[in-house]
Amino acid sequence: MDKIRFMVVSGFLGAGKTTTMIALGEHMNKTYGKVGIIANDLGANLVDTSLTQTSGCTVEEVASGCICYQMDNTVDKIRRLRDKDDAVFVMSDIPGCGVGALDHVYHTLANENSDEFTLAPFTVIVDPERLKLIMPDQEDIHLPEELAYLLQLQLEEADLVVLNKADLLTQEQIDRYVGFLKQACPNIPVLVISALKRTGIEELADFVENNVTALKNFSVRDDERFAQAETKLTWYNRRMFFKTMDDSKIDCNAVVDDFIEGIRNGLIERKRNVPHLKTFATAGNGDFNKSSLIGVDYDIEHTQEFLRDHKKMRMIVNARAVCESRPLARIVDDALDDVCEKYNLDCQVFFTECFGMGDEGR
Ligand SMILES: Nc1nc2c(ncn2[C@@H]2O[C@H](COP(=O)(O)OP(=O)(O)OP(=O)(O)O)[C@@H](O)[C@H]2O)c(=O)[nH]1
Ligand SMILES: [Mg+2]
Repeated sequence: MDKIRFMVVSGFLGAGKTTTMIALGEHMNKTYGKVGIIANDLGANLVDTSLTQTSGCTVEEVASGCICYQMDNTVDKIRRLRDKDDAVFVMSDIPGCGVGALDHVYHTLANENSDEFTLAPFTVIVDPERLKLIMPDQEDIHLPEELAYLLQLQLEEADLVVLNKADLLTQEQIDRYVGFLKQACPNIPVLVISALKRTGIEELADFVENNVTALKNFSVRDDERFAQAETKLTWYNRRMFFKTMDDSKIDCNAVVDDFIEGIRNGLIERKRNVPHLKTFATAGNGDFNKSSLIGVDYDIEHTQEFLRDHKKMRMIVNARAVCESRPLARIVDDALDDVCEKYNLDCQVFFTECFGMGDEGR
């Protein structure tokens, strides 16, 4: 049997890992062979799994913890994608604060399963906006400086660095960011893409199809500093169901936007932030809304909006916030109460989890 190619896609919260995997997957499905995607994150009820399912890609989920600590499960999922779905190339992301998969995942697979897997370049997606955390003389993006260390480590771990969201940049800005990355990660290739607008995807596909990992030795140098960065972050996941009390159809896009705005305002009031807040809402017949906020200073981004009015919708919300867990839970509850009142909605909550990355007893 031919070996299957496996690739880890790393990168900071909201950098575009999921969007890139979908863009690559859709391209390679047509040009290379069947691609499988593993959506990985801490916690359950993942927006990214739902979003990936709406694309033309085959998806499996490894939830409730990084793939680094679920190697047996991850290997099972890769084999399943190969054996059931005929995948020849599988990629998995890791949580957006994650570092260490080169050691935990790549080195383990190289040591134990080299007859089965070829390891494609360890690929790190970079959002130019977040590079401001570590570039000299850049404006303050209102994230704690502890998080800069996560970004630095992610870059050090890379076999390949991909500057994403090029559609938002001028050529001069692209040149400056690429120049910085080439200095920050000497000898590491840098590619430029827009996962959203599908530019540079062919070159990226060509690179990951034809190169393999250098299997560097990399480890987190300063565990204490890493832990300090992690303790800044709180994960929040909720699944719920809304319906209008009077059975009328309403503009559910407005409900999603107001809900996100409510969370934004609650965070601003408490001087907190959310590096990535994402919602995925469905209302039957394939009509869905996927929205993201990559910080309180940014506009809401709509990957997709509802095409019609509805009287019911399911929604998942995932937040990766710089906020303590109890205030964050209150902020989301308040935003929910406000939209229910404004739009005369009944809301049933089926699942909630909220945990600090550094919480004792988790
Ligand atoms: N303008 C622009 N936006 C993009 C691009 N790629 C991703 N985005 C947007 O950036 C936001 C985050 O993208 P995701 O793909 O969810 O990022 P991620 O790294 O998977 O996020 P996490 O899994 O939460 O860490 C979404 O609103 C995307 O639509 C791009 O090339 N250009
Ligand atoms: Mg993602």
